[in-house]
Amino acid sequence: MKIGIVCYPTFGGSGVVATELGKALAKKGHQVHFITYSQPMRLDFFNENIFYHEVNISSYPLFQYPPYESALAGKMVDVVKYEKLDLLHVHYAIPHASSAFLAKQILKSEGIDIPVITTLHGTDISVVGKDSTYKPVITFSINNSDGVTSVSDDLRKETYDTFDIRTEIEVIPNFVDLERFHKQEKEHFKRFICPNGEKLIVHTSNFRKVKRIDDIIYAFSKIKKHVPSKLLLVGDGPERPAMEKLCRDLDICDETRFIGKLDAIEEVLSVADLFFMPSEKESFGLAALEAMACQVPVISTNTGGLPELNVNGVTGFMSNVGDVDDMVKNALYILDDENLETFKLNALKRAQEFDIEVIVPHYVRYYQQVIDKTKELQLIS
Ligand code: GMT
Repeated sequence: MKIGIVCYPTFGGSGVVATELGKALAKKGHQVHFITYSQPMRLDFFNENIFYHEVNISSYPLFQYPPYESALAGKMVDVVKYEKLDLLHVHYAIPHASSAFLAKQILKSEGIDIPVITTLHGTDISVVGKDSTYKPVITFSINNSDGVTSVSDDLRKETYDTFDIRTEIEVIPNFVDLERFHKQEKEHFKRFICPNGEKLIVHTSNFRKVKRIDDIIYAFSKIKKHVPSKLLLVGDGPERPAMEKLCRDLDICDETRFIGKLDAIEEVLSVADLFFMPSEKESFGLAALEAMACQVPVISTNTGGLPELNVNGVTGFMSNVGDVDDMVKNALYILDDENLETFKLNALKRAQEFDIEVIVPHYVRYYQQVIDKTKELQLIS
């Protein structure tokens, strides 16, 4: 198949899933064309089946807001036509699904019927989607996609609850590349961060408010009173300055480290004992899955799709949003040497159910189904 993938190229779950999916499809012999405004973060190597098409946005002085949506649609038209794509797969509803609709209509006027699949990732539904300005656009774009997938049952349900959706949504969960995400021998690194054998607690995210990083910091300030431990916060985003200040206020800077954005996240996860994801909303929790693949148990909230990943009392624990004391109690239980190894092995076992080799064939089957359906409809009309 020749597949066009549209996504946000920055650090963030939807871009990561889209890029890893494209890489996996290319490995299986499909031709993959990424259409984005800059090179996706995890697309840093050469593969004969992978192509990258940059969306250039003209900066005409009249434009107070450069028309990215139109530039993207134009680029999609160009790539579909000249690369003879079989399918467009857009990740994140806004604005990718609406641009794809525009591209589809332009192509239709030229006699080309390109199927469009939209994958819903989370904040496009749970945050941006609730904004009344975007709601009609998202509803329309979903209803007019040829196929729609969501990354969890919970997100599927939330989409039906939030919008007037008249189309079937297929659930295809996030996945992890176990060849990359596995526990590696990085003891020198552990000794450097935890020189006195402390336990290591890790969080990775884009530091948005929805991640509730302050809950991690409050929890850690209590955990460290019972278990010698260190906290490593990986990533960057709008909440970082306030979180750094909170660490100073709580006087835990010696035990806490903000290391910013990191490509080789699996190296840090390889030496972690516990992963924290106390999010207010989380449609799936890809970062937690990557941690589990590296044998790291997870303390998470019980919100969104997290219960579809984290098994309470087995791979970690779940608490209500904001219940820091419960998180502390659970963290201390996991960090107890009597329990830690069991939780680590359980986390890995669970992560194996989301192996890229298991999940990507679901996408391939779904692609074929949507392509076949589009051809059938073409014959009828
Ligand atoms: O806020 C983020 O975590 C980024 C966001 C995105 O769309 O880039 O991630 C969402 O998509 C991921 C991949 O499908 C999911 O694993 C995350 O749970 C989801 N984030 C939220 O729902 C907050």
